[in-house]
Amino acid sequence: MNHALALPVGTTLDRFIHRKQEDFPYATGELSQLLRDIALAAKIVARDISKFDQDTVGQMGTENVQGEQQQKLDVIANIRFIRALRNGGEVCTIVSEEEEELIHTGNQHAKYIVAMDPVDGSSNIDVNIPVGTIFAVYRRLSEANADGTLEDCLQQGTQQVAAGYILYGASTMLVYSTGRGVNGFTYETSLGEFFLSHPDIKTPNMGSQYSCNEANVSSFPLGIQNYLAYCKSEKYSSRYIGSLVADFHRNLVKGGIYFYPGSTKNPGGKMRLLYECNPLAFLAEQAGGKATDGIERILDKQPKELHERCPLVIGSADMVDKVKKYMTL
Ligand code: AHM
Ligand code: MG
Repeated sequence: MNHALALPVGTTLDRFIHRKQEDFPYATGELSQLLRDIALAAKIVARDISKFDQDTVGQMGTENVQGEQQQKLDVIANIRFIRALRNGGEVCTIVSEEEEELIHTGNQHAKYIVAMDPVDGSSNIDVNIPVGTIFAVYRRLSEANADGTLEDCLQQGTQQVAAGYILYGASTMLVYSTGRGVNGFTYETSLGEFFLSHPDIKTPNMGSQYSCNEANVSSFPLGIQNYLAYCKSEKYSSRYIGSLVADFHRNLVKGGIYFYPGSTKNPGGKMRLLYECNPLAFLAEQAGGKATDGIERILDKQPKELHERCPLVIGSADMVDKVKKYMTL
C-alpha cells in the first residue's frame, strides 16, 4: 500500500518522508536522510534570503565557472548545501553550478551523488524577486569506499532517484519526487517545518501561458519563432519572471510552457543539463508534463560534461508536443 498518497495536507515533511520509506521494505533510510539534509539547508538559505541585508545581497566580485558574476547568495547557498550534505553523510560527491570540479564530501561509503544549482535566478535577488534551488539525486555506479567518479555524475536523467526544487517566494516551498509522483511542501517559518500543501501534483495537459525571453526571438530557431507566433495568435499570456524555478512552478501548477532555446547569444541554450534541465524534466514528467530540447526528450540525453548546456522546452504535455511539431515542420 502506498501510505504517502493517503497522507493529508498538513502532514510534516519529516513524517511524509518517513511514511514514504515504509513503502519500501528494504529501504535503508539513506535517501530519506539526504532529503532531510536538503530541507535543512533550504531552511537556512530561506533565512539568509529573507535577511535581505548587506551580507546577503549584491555581487561577490567573483565569477563562477561559466564566467557569470557570482552573487553573495550564490556563494552562501553553495556552502550551506554542501555542508548539509557533507554532515548528513549520504552523499559522496556533488556537482554544483558554482564549482568547476566535482566536490567530494569525504563520505566515501555513501551511495548518492547530488547535482545542484544552489541559487538559480540569483540576479533577481537584489530586487526581491523569487529565486530557487534545483537538485538531482543519482545512485553512484562506482564501488563505495572511494570518491564518486565523473562517470557517476554523467548519468542520463532517466537514472535520477530523486529530484526537486526549493522556491524562495512569498512562501518557501520544497517540491520533490522520488519517482512516484510529485509533492509540494510549504515552509511555516514560525514552526520551522515544511508541511504538505500540494499533494500528488498533476500538471494540466494544456495551458495558456508561455515563458521565454522574447528579446532573443530573432535569434531563436525558426520553429520556435513560429511557435511563439502561434502562442500570440491563440492569445496566450506571456509570463517571464527570469527565475526558472518560479516560472516552472507557476506553469506546473497552472499549466503552461517555458522555453530557453538555442540563440545567437547562447547557441547551445543557456540552461545546464545536469542541475537545471534534468531535475525539472524529471518533475515535469512525474507530474504528467514533458521536457525536450525542442525535439528530443531531455531525460534520454547522455551528458558529456558537468556544466553542459542544453536547449530546454518544458511544461504542459500538449504544448511541448506542439513545439516539436513546429520544430520538425
Ligand atoms: P543562473 O543559473 O545563472 O541564475 O541562470 C539561469 C536563469 C534562469 O533562472 C532564468 O530562467 C534564465 O537564467 C534567465 O535568463 P535570461 O536573462 O537570458 O532570460
Ligand atoms: Mg541556474
